[in-house]
Amino acid sequence: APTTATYEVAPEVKSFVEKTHHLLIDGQWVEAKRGQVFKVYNPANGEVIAHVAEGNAEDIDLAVKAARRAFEEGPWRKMTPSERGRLIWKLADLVEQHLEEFAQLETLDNGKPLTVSRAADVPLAVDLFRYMAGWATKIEGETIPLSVPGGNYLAYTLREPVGVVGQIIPWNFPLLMAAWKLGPALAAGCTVVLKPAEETPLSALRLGELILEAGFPPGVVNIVPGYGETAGAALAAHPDVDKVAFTGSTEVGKLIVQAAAGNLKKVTLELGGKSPNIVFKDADLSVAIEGAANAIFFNHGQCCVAGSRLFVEEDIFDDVVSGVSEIAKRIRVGEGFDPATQMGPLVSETQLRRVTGYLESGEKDGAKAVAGGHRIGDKGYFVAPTVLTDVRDDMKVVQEEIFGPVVAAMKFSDIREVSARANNTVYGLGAGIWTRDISKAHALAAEIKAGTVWINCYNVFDAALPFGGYKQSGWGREMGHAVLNAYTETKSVCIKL
Ligand code: TXE
Repeated sequence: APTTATYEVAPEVKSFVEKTHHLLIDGQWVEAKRGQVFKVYNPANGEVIAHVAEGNAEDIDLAVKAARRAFEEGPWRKMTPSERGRLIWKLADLVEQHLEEFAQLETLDNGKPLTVSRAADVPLAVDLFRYMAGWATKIEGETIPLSVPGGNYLAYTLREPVGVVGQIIPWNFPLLMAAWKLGPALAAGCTVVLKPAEETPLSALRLGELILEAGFPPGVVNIVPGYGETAGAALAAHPDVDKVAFTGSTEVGKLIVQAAAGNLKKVTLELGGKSPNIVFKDADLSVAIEGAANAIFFNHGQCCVAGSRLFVEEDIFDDVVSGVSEIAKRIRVGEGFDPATQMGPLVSETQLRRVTGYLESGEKDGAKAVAGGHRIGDKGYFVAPTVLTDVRDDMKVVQEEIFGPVVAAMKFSDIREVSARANNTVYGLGAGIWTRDISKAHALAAEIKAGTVWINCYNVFDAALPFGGYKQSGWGREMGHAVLNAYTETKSVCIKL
């Protein structure tokens, strides 16, 4: 059975969770127009923890109008880049001051271990805001020498905010995904309507309170929780939204593109993955084995970059598989508030069904679970860390994103073969390479079609490092200065002298 904890959340977390949660539109907390609310569950026990106003198309429309006003008329537009940067920095400070509160909220709502929320989710969100605060004053155009015959011209470019942005985020890193989206949009001078995932809206709502406290003008950030097919779809299709940024499934990513076609709004997408993690026999095996386990089991495998296809060079296959399996069996699965917990529950009953469905499909196809392979307990959404062997490249468990703690381990014999097989999916998000041979590492890194390649490490994220996908893993990059392209338009100005 999963371990359970008796815990008391901090009083400020308790009072926040218990209050009636509204939508943030135009600087005010308001009820949803239709008066509907939806329930938020604790994934560790399936109990209802909060009720949140459910945004629909009419609320999205009000939020977009507020964002449009704030963009065209509000004080936001007249603020200097330095003033915008200072507001974002202030937001970072406020989140940091409330680090423990955010960590507890995230664990309550998403299920992840409190140790992880404290050490990863919240500090990374703070860092992201600080990094983007710095960019607000550094978004520069260029002067361009022209070759027009007989002319004497001065030409330069301006980088202007793209306008009103719709942002739709998932539940696996609720606060961090909000930060990845809001940070660059605000640095660039855009205004935003953010739709958090219906599974995990709480940290975004608390962030909304801090956004007001920091002093962002009304309408600059609007937060409208609700379901994907209603609120999300309305935002993606809205004719007055200039750009939509989405993180979620590849399936919904395609719907976003279609919805965006109506007014040809700009689109960036950060979608699914089936990332290869490749271990060569010349790797430092103790490090590689730990790394391979971390690549798949971090955040319960609910990472778009999860290293879910483990390719191991023939001679060391058994050692690596048994090493990763040993780690899998030792992982303490339980409630996130238990200090001993290393892996919490999956986020929802739907995800539990999806992941156990894949385990059944793997079994039917002949895969063997050498660790895990089943649900744990009958309360909460816990799944045992799982290592599958006896898999073929064409099996569903090898081709499709499981988004749970399930890794498929496969043998390979040479670098050409593994590079072809690593690329043999519709995805291209992350990849890992474990070797002491630097030539091999760089050569393979160049071959792999993925937005991020980690060598002798995995799951390393930094606000300065661009992140995104090749192929059906997405469009565009988040983080780094690369993301600012997605939130700015380039205007060429040409003067005849
Ligand atoms: O994703 P959805 P779900 C993958 C992962 C997972 C699967 C399903 O494989 O098992 O997706 O998860 C909003 N128009 N990833 O169902 O539905 C929705 O409300 C507009 C990978 O949770 O894509 C939520 O805010 N928006 C991923 C967000 O989209 C819509 C992270 C994500 O939900 C919408 C999450 C619509 N028609 C899941 N339908 C990653 N890349 O990290 C839903 N939404």
